[in-house]
Amino acid sequence: MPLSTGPHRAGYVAIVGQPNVGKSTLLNRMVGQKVSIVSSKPQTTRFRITGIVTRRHAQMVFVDTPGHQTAHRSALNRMMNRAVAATLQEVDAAIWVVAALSFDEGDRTLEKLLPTELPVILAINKIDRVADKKLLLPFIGHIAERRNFAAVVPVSAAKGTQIDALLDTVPPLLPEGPALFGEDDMTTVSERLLAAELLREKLFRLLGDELPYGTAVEIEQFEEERNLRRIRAAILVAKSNHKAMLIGKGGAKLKAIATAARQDMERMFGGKVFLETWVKVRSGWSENEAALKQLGYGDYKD
Ligand SMILES: Nc1nc2c(ncn2[C@@H]2O[C@H](COP(=O)(O)OP(=O)(O)OP(=O)(O)O)[C@@H](O)[C@H]2O)c(=O)[nH]1
Ligand SMILES: [Mg+2]
Repeated sequence: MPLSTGPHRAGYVAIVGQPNVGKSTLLNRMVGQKVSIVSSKPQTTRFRITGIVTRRHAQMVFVDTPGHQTAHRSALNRMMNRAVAATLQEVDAAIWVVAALSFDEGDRTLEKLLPTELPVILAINKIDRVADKKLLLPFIGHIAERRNFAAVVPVSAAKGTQIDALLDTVPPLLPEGPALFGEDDMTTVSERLLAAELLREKLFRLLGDELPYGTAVEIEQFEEERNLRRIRAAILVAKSNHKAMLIGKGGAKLKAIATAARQDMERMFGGKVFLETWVKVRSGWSENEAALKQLGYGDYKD
C-alpha cells in the first residue's frame, strides 16, 4: 500500500556515526534549515540536537548525536559517547552515516552500539567526493552485508543529493500515531541552546585550527523583550593564553566572532539580537562532571 494512503506515523530517528562523517550537515539538509552546527573539524556536535520533518502522513523527529569516538578520553568524551548509546535506546529507528569509501575500526565500534532489533538505515555520505563511481557499489555491498538494513541510500548531504530518497525510507519504520509537534516546528531545542551553538560554530569558523580544544559557551543571560533578545554569553577557555588568542589584536577577533553569531541568531530567531560576549578562563571544565552538567551536558531528555 503506498504510504500516502496509509495511517499517520510519527517517531524519533537517531543520526549516528563517526565524527566528521556529515551527520549534522545531513540533518540540516533533511530539515531544510540549519538546526545543528557544522564544521570541518571532528567533534563539532556536543549536544543532542533535534530536527523535525513534517509530511502529510508522517512526522520524523531526527536526533543528531555527537560523533562516536575513541580519542581524547576526557569526561566530556565519555559523556558524549554515553549520549550516543542512550539515544539509540530511546528511538524508533536510526540512520547510520558512513563516509563513502571509508569504513574502519571506528565504524565497527559504533556498529556494536546499534541495538539488534532497531531498524537501521545505512546512509553512505559524501558520494560527491568519489570520482570513480564504480568503486561505490562494492563498498556499499560490503557494508550492506553486515546487517539486515531497512534501507541503504548513498547521499551527498553537502550537495543535497538523494535526500528525498533517504527521507522516503523513514516513515515505514515509525509507529502509527499523531504528530508529536506542530507542523511548523523545526526543532525541540531551546533558543538558549541554539544561541550557544551558533556562537560555538563561529568559534570553529573564525579560529580554525587555532581553536583550543577545551572551549565552551555558557549563556549567562537570555531575555526576550518583544522582538528583541538580549543575550550575554561567556566563552570558556582552559588557559589565559587561549583568552588572548580568542580576543585577538584590539579585540578584533572576538568582535568578528560575535558579529557573525549575532547575524545568524537574528536570522534564526527572526528578530533583533543584542549580543554581549566575553571570555572567561575556567580550566578543567571538560574533566569535571559537575561543570559539564552546569553547561548542559549529560541532559539528553527534551
Ligand atoms: N564533500 C562533502 N563534504 C561533506 C558532506 N557532508 C558533510 N561534509 C563536510 O564534512 C565536514 C563535517 O560535517 P559535519 O556535518 O559537521 O559532520 P558531523 O558528522 O556532524 O561531525 P561531528 O559533529 O563532529 O561528529 C564539514 O566540513 C562538512 O561540510 C558531503 O556530502 N560531501
Ligand atoms: Mg555534528
